[in-house]
Amino acid sequence: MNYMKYSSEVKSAIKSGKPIVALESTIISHGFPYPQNVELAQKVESVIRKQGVVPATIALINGNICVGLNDTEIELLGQSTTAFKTSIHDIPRVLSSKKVGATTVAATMYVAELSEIRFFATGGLGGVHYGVNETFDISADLPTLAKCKVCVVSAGVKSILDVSKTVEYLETIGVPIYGYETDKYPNFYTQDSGLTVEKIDKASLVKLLKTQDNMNLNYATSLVVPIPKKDELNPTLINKIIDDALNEAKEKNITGKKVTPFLLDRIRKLTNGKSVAANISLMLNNAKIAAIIAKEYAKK
Ligand code: PSU
Ligand code: MN
Repeated sequence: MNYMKYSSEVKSAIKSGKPIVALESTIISHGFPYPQNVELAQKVESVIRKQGVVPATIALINGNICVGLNDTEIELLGQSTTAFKTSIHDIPRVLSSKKVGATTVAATMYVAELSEIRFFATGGLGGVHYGVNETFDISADLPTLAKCKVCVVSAGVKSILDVSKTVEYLETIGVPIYGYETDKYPNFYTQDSGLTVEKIDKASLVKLLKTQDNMNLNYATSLVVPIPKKDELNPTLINKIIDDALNEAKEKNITGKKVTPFLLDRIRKLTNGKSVAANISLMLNNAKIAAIIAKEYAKK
């Protein structure tokens, strides 16, 4: 496809069969304030490289689907106040208008699959929002998970979402969820959502993914990893803050694409930045685990 633009690092990794981990860019443009977003993007890449794995941050720039960004491109996404939050159905409009597009989990999965990148690390998946009965707000991340063969490593769904409805939705559309060395479904800012998940280890996961490859079954596997214990937020505190942020979003009539960035920003302010520190910690941890598994998967 002539829209694809691979960095030389990613290109040579694909050629030589070196393990690669894809990364999204909405987390850079809409998930964190500048300059922490750029610092985090660089750190995430270096955590992956430390494992001998190649990071491939994905974004749409000037009519190209970029797989693997250089420092200038990461800076561009980090500083831009106009980068378009690009979900899968937005890709054609962003490409054809040559805008800067930051890819969500949905769009990143699609590009990763196109590029035959089997692993993708992110912070939290989009999901079913509270009040879905009235708003019908369900992230396009979910239906896309049913279509793209990528193993997505996350800390669960953001706790601003209705976690149990999201898990139920994934069950309905046929997306398997496994807990990495845990049977507790995590809750993003905290380790335990109260839901259980099937526990898996590295060897069994790799075996299962390879079996899926042999079967030609195309759906994502959601691997959930809890935030490191030392960095989790106080559950009572964070839940109260999330409630306040949700009420505010409702009062202000925030809808559509703006909901998630609005909530993340309010939570950042209400926690005095603690949510950002927690988000950074879980993102780095997810990147490391994705890289470790990608390495194992790449072994013959
Ligand atoms: N998780 C984060 N920060 C984020 C997101 C997830 O910690 O910024 C982004 C992801 O890119 C995800 C998107 O795909 O939010 C979901 O947005 P929506 O609910 O509008 O589909
Ligand atoms: Mn939405």
